Amino acid sequence: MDCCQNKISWYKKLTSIILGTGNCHGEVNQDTKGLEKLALIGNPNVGKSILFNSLTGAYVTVSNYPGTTVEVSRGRCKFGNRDYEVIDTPGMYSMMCITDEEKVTRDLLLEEKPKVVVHVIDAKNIQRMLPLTLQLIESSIPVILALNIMDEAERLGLKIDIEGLEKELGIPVIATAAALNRGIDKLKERIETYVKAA
Ligand SMILES: Nc1nc2c(ncn2[C@@H]2O[C@H](COP(=O)(O)OP(=O)(O)O)[C@@H](O)[C@H]2O)c(=O)[nH]1
Ligand SMILES: [Mg+2]
Repeated sequence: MDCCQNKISWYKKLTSIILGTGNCHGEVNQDTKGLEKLALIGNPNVGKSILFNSLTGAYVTVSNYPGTTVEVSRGRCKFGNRDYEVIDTPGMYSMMCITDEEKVTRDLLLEEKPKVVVHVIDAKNIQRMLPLTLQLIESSIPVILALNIMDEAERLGLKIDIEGLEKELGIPVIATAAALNRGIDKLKERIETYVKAA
């Protein structure tokens, strides 16, 4: 029964079984040890997992964070000429954690020290979500802001001054619509430039 209850999409299970590269959980023993890390963080339902799938493709590992029952997905993506471990973290609202999921994400940020953290937000709710960006910046975490679900924000007539926001925050800000595969190449380019300069 466990097999049917995990959250890996059916095509990943199928791909890994057909290719013989994984098990029925869609898990692949992909060694990402020693790689620099990129973490996707943000509130639940902002598109982190869709973005994670776009960046990493079919081969991912899902495991419980040590000492918890909270799942963390890890995969690989190349930025520039280097492979990175990309981590899809549990949803978090604040660095002042309340839930187990938030604690896992905070611990992961502090202990695994990703080279870059992409804070994914729902552009429609930018005011509610920017405080976490500020907390990350204040915690000296190397952060890039992805204004996701931009398609819906545009449909609502919301105009966001991206250059102005970049200047105010002092970090790269990129508009994306991950579900429509929009802005992903631009995000990858900005990540590349960011890690090269780091
Ligand atoms: N319209 C729109 N919907 C999106 C976009 N990105 C994600 N979603 C939707 O938002 C929901 C949550 O996405 P998911 O990746 O699971 O979010 P997570 O909880 O942050 O991992 C799903 O229903 C997605 O289809 C986007 O760019 N545009
Ligand atoms: Mg998710």
